[in-house]
Amino acid sequence: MKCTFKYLFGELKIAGRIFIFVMALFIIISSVFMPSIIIFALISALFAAAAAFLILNVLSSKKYSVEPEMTKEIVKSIKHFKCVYLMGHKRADFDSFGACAGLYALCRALGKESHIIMGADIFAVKDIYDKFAVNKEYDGVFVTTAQAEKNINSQCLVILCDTHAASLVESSVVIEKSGKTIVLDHHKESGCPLEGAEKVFIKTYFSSSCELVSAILCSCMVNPSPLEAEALLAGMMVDTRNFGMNSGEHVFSTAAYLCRCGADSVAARMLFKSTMALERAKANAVESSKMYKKGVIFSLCESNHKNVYLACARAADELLDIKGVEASVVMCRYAGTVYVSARSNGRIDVEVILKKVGGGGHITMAGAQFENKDIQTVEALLKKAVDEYLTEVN
Ligand SMILES: [Mn+2]
Repeated sequence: MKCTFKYLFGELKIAGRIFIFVMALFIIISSVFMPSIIIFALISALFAAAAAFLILNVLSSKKYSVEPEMTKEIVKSIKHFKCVYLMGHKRADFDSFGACAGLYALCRALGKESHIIMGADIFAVKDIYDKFAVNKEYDGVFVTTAQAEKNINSQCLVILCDTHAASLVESSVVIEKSGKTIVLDHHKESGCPLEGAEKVFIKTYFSSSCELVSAILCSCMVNPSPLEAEALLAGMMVDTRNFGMNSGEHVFSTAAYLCRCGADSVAARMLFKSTMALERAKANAVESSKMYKKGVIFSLCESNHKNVYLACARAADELLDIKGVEASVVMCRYAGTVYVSARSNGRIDVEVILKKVGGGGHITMAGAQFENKDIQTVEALLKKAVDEYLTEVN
């Protein structure tokens, strides 16, 4: 009891504490002087209702509130257009998918028809997508890129999640044909921003797009369904490496909020299970890694797997667990493209390094792609970028 009281009190702003103090004072004074018990009960009830409203909405210092202009703009736009298309980046990951699922909850609450665009490669999010696909409530919600490109018109709004780079957008046709496009992202601004987006919200202080969308939902007082909450939680878990990176108080309070909405953290963790082929490719990449300099480790992930870039990203994650490693850079090749995944524990800014070679991302997580270049050339380019970075910061 003492603990709960302390917790509730700690969550309140100063104004909230003063309000509670005044209320307590009123109850004490009125219980002594109030002539009628009925008037006393009525006024107390009024106070209690006002207190509940104020604590929930105004006085509580909830950390997961977002700028009201952004929420207002999004809600206004959703209400204004006839239908909404929610789109993530190419090769959807849990974060882009979860953010779309969360925004779908917002559109539903606002009574708007909305669709989530599923691209050609959904391998990484197949397990969570399947959970949605078997659920009758989501009949007709998911559309392919081709369907969206065919059906979209100027009466539709597009909300793009988890990227703002022109080269990573699932479909630029959808953006061109739509009436308006809003971008919601948490990645640092990259070299080739998207053209044709009317509103761009890039909030780099959020760990993930899912955290950003959860904050919007929370400030609109819209609760996602348990499955949508699970998708949001999974996205947040991926982008924070299971709450190991960028996980401050508001990441955990957002996770608590999603659990209150019915997200199952064990089920979300299960979604990250890999396949044997990918795990082998990852293990090979970890084994063949070589320390370059100043804690930057390089590796090559070799496999013919269609989704080898996933093993590449996971190998980059895992290399960070090795003592002495500050940042990891893992390359892989598939169908003529070289993919690069870079990770860091926060002391080296991999976003700055990969930006030098045309990539982008975050201080702790970045990526790049090279078409028509062989691995050796890419490796040389990356090493040069690392050298440049290290001389810049030292
Ligand atoms: Mn993300």
